Amino acid sequence: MNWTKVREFEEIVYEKLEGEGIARVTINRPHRRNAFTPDTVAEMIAAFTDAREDPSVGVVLLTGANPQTDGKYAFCAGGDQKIRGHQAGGYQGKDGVPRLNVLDLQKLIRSMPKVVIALVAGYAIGGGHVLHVVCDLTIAADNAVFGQTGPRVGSFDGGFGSSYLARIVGQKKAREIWYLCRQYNAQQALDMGLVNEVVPVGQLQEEGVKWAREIMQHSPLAIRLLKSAFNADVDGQQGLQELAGNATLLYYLTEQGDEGRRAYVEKRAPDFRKFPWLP
Ligand code: 2NE
Repeated sequence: MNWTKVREFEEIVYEKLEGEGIARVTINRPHRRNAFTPDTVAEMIAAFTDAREDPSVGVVLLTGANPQTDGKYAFCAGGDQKIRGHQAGGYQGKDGVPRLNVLDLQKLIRSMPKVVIALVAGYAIGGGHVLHVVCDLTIAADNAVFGQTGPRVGSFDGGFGSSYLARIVGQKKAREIWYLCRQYNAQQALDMGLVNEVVPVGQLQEEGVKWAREIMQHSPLAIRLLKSAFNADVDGQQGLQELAGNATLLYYLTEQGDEGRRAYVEKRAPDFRKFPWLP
């Protein structure tokens, strides 16, 4: 496949499939099972922002660099515990400032009007597990392992990582996942509705592109509105803001919306009488 690097990053790889509207973000810290630092997250935010702003892109694949140096696989093992500050408010990257900027990344993935598909091979653990949870869809390799570790390593995600997880797998299962910190294989994840499909590990990337290509056949506005409608059901005021923003976008595209703008620019009263008050 003809993946082209968009720009150079240190802790991720960011590529696009030329002419297909598909982008791919690969977390690239295989020596730490693709655990993220604030710098990894800042790079991911830059890549996802590029994908959001590029009108030719409709689908973003999120994955981990694999196989790792010892032959094992990981999607992402969460926040890098080795640079989590001592009694500090987060993870410390190159500038030494403690941060939890992965929460900004979660919001970006969730609210961007494009489809984000997690391709999970190996471990999706802790904050890495939450990353796949916030993606629209997840395709798991048959070697995928899912779980939360927060209560064991002195952390937790009470936002999307728990409450939204409960919307996906149900309250009892979400509480089990967090309280017991167990690990679940790909089949168990499929059975609890945590992933959409399980494929042999060698086919994971291909399968992701196949799903992305199917989505790219469909109406961008329909997909955009569906995503914001799904979000609005669970995201409260922010979800409504997203949905309403899309209503404004659609209104701008109408003659009626344009009449108001033109009248202002032409310094005349708007004539809305020609438009029907539909039932
Ligand atoms: C992922 C897992 C289960 C893999 O186990 P295994 O046995 O396959 O690998 P191993 O030997 O544990 O890991 C390989 C190397 O990667 C490092 C390890 O320390 C090891 O390096 P060396 O010590 O040999 O040099 N590594 C792996 N995960 C790391 C991590 N998260 N931080 C730093 N180094 C890491 C196993 O490695 C594991 O359980 N990892 C820890 C998972 C974890 O607890 N993640 C943090 C959860 S909290 C979080 O992510 C979070 C949050 O709760 C709220 C907000 C933001 C983030």
